[in-house]
Amino acid sequence: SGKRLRVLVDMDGVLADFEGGFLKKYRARYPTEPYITLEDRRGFWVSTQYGQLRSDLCEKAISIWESKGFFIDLDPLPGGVEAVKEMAEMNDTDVFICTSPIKHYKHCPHEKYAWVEKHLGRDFLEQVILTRDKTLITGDLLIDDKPDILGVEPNPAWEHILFSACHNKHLPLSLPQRRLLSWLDDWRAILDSKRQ
Ligand code: BVP
Repeated sequence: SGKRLRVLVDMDGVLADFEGGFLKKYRARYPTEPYITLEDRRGFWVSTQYGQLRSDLCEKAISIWESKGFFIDLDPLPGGVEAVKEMAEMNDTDVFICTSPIKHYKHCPHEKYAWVEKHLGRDFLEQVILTRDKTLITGDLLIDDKPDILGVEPNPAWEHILFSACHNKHLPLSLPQRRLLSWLDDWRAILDSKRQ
């Protein structure tokens, strides 16, 4: 029918390599401190796992993503920028980048916009949604690496597609949740499955 498809795409862990960028800068800043390899990452919150390793490492981890330059320097994850550009060019398809800024707002919101301009172009700034509560945003799909996306709306409009990441790849998939293993996986089929 004539209905347009609205796709919400998360940024950290889906388009931008938050985990890789974190580990690289953490090791550079704290070269003598223990760290968690990407292979050993478990749980969405990096700060929680570092705090379990040694309690003072929680705040050291936080200091990394609160630093100027952290978010703008994140590398794109393979195929993400290309996929989002292709999606945006599809007929009857609206794509939005839906991302939660950290509460330390000095650099993060600015750098998230700058990252989108750098990698997707100035026109794509129209598609950016910064929110701490993604359940309030309506859409057909939300592609996100966070396993539990909660907020004040108990029945969000979107179907959450779990994007695989180092921290979630061992989790059993709670049915009927669908996964996207990477941007090489068949994201076009997932979009097609939601078209009327
Ligand atoms: O801006 C990112 C990084 C931050 O939370 C936001 C998650 O946004 P979405 O990917 O859900 O849009 N973040 C913060 C912490 C710890 C804070 Br204390 C963390 O461990 N991991 C993390 O991603």
